[in-house]
This record gives sequence, C-alpha cells and structure tokens, in this order.
Amino acid sequence: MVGTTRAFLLALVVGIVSGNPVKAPFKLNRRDDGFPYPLDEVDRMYEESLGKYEAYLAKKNASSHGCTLETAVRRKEWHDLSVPQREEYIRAVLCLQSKPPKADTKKYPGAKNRYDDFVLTHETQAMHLHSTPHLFPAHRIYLWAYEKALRQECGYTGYQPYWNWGRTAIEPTKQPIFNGNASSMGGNGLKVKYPGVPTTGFKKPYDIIPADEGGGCVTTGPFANMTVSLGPIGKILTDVPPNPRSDGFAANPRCHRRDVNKYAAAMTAANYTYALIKGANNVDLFQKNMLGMPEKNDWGVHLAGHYTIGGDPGGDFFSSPGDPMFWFHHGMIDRIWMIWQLQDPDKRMNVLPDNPPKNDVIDLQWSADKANTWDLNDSIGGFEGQFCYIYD
Ligand SMILES: *[C@@H]1O[C@H](CO)[C@@H](O)[C@H](O)[C@H]1NC(C)=O
Ligand SMILES: *[C@@H]1O[C@H](CO)[C@@H](O)[C@H](O)[C@H]1NC(C)=O
Ligand SMILES: *[C@@H]1O[C@H](CO)[C@@H](O)[C@H](O)[C@H]1NC(C)=O
Ligand SMILES: *[C@@H]1O[C@H](CO)[C@@H](O)[C@H](O)[C@H]1NC(C)=O
Ligand SMILES: *[C@@H]1O[C@H](CO)[C@@H](O)[C@H](O)[C@H]1NC(C)=O
Ligand SMILES: [Cu+2]
Repeated sequence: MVGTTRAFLLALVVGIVSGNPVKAPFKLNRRDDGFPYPLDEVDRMYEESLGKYEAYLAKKNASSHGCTLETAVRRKEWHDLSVPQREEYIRAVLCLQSKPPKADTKKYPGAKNRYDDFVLTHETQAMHLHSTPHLFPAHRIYLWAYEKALRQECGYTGYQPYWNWGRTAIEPTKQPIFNGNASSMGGNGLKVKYPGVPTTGFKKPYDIIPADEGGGCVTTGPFANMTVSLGPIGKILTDVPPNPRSDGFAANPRCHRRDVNKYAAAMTAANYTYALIKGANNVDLFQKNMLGMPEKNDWGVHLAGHYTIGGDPGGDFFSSPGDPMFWFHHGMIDRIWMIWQLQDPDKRMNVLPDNPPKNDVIDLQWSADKANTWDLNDSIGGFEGQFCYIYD
C-alpha cells in the first residue's frame, strides 16, 4: 500500500513538473472500512502486478475490442459485498432455480430448472470441460455464461462474486459466507458419519480428507429448502440414493448436503495459493500443482476448495455445480489463473496447458455459445470482446 502511494505521488510530481497530464494508476476497488479481512499476500501480489498488465494491454489495444482495465467490470470477493448486495445475488440464484430449463427434458428428465441446465452441462460435458487444455478456459466461459444468466434472466445487477479461500481457511463455518445466516451462501450440513474423502496418490495421513462436523442436509441459510435433482454420478457420500437412471440424468429429488470442512480449508490458506503462483513458471506446472502435489502433502487449492464444501452435489466431480458455492470457488480459480498470467503477461497471456491446436473449440451446448479455446485466454477482450472483467 505504502509503495503504491509513493509511486502515485511520484507520478503526480513528475507529471506536474513535465506538464503532461498524468493518468492515475489503475486501482482495485476493495472494501477498506475496517472490515476484518486484511489484504493477504496474494491480494498484494495481484496489486503489484497491475502495472505490468496495463503495459501489456496498452500494447495489445487493437485486440482488446475496446475493453480496458478501467471499463472492465469487477468481480468482487463475497465478503467485500454489502449485505444488500449479497441478498441481491442470492435472490438471483433462487430465481434461476425457479425458471424452466432449456435442456431437452425428455432426454434429461432430471433437469428441473434453469439452474439445473448448468449442472447438466457439467455432467454431460465433464471430460470436455476437464481435459488438460480446457480446464481453465472452459470454466472461464462456463462461469461467464452463468453470470450472464443471473443478470439477463433474473435481473441481477452485480457480477459473479468469488471466494478468497484464505478468508475461510480457519473456522470456515463461522465466516459470513458459510455461517447459515440469511445473507450467507448457506450453512453447514447436519452432522452425519461418513468415512471422509479419499485422495488417491497421497500418503497417510493425507490419503483422506477427514470428515468434519457436517455431511448431512443443509438446514440453514437461503438454500435450506433447495432440492437437488440430477445425479449423483461421482458420489462421495455412500448413502446418497442412487439415480434411477445409470447415467444420472433422471430426477432424484433429495436434500442438499455439505461438510464445510476445516481440514480441507486449512490447505487453502493464502500462503498455499501464493506458493502455487510463485512456484510455477510454466502453465502446465501451474495447473498440475493447482490440482495437487502429493510429494508436498498438498491437496492443491482446487481439490481443497471443492472439499471445503464437499457433500452432495458439491463433492461429486460431475455434479459439483449443483452447490451454489461452486461458482465462487471456480471464480477464485479463474482469478488466480489471471494473477499467474499477470506476473509475466507477454509470456503467460498467450499460453494454455497442453498447447491445444489453434482451431480448438469449446462447446458448452445449451449453456454457452461455441468459442475458440485460445480466444478465452484473456478476461480483458477475450471471447471476441465479450469478456471484459477483472477481479478486485
Ligand atoms: C485504443 O483503442 C481505443 C478504442 O478501441 C482507442 O480509443 C484508443 O485511442 C486506442 N489507444 C491507443 C493507444 O491506440
Ligand atoms: C446475519 O446477517 C445480519 C444482516 O443480514 C447481521 O446483522 C447479523 O449480524 C448476521 N449474523 C451473523 C452471525 O453473522
Ligand atoms: C423452507 O421451507 C419451510 C417450510 O415450507 C419454510 O418455513 C422456510 O421459510 C423455508 N426456508 C427458506 C430458507 O426458504
Ligand atoms: C502455510 O502456513 C501453514 C501455517 O503456518 C503451514 O503449516 C504450511 O506449511 C504453509 N504452507 C505453505 C505451502 O507454505
Ligand atoms: C489471446 O486472446 C487475445 C484476445 O484477448 C487474442 O488477441 C490472442 O490472439 C489470443 N492468443 C492466442 C495465442 O490466440
Ligand atoms: Cu468442473
């Protein structure tokens, strides 16, 4: 902060002396009213790399379709939203869950509402979405399409919030996002016995994420009455009733379950994310480490974030977007991909894991228009200019 202020003053002085108008440095728009979450090391690294991003964007101006850091919309951390803003977001999610689906319900009778359309895409397109080159760009367009549905179909006026995992790394169930308040994203599930989550490839005791205090139905918060319909497909909780159809696409109405898990949350502390970004100088390694480092007994922030939510459908690889926290988690994944890129934009903005062919396409069917995979590499001007957002 002090460094930024000094640089700003210096720029101002130089500007006045030279007589040139000075463009104020771009600033993030964070809450600074004494709210209890101070900026962490990843927030600071992000802030310090914005200058490099500005320089990069100035060079590629022509291909940014008019989107700039100043005009880009801001996706905010949940805890940085005011309570009325949180409530507005929640209302939009509930609205999406009350609208009819667009998917073919003869083929997919389990899709009961517009929200389920998105869950269904993740289930039917799981291999496409999670292949090595697609994980980052496909989830980027997937989130963007969801945000667009909330705005266009449910009148939401904000943007998709993200979840800075570090803010819930200790006592996750006590933080406003999970505390079960009407303005939270739902509370923990009731306590049930389950054996924990196996993490293949890890040595004892890291071969399992131990069960915590939840695992049963979520009975508090705005999604307490949510009915989960599709799936399960890759279930973690063995007592979830099986879907009547072997592909998981029939209606299987059941409660929403969670185990807001402190063991998983502990491995999402900001120092893990910081080490991940600093420790990978190519995109393949960055993605690989994000997905888990058995040699370092580190589950990886991707898995650890998913299992901070856990349960059903959150703990189901295929059906996980059925938990409304999914979008927050992948927002943070998208954000740290961006922060990784900003450390060296010239080299990192134009690389994707496993270097897909130039004409590679991502097709999320009823959830989003087809896109060229490479055109999703940049949140400023990507997807033919339709992407124009950054994270605060
Ligand atoms: C960048 O593009 C915008 C419109 O797309 C234009 O107004 C502006 O002059 C351009 N800036 C530079 C430095 O080329
Ligand atoms: C729950 O949210 C309300 C505002 O909607 C706030 O006044 C109250 O302090 C919150 N309670 C907890 C436990 O966070
Ligand atoms: C859930 O349903 C019950 C019974 O219909 C109702 O009293 C309660 O307010 C509902 N809760 C939420 C969060 O919608
Ligand atoms: C992060 O901090 C915790 C607690 O201080 C420590 O146990 C852990 O090893 C650190 N992780 C990394 C990757 O530095
Ligand atoms: C990355 O995206 C930008 C648009 O933001 C595009 O101009 C550029 O060509 C893309 N990179 C590659 C290698 O296709
Ligand atoms: Cu996914």
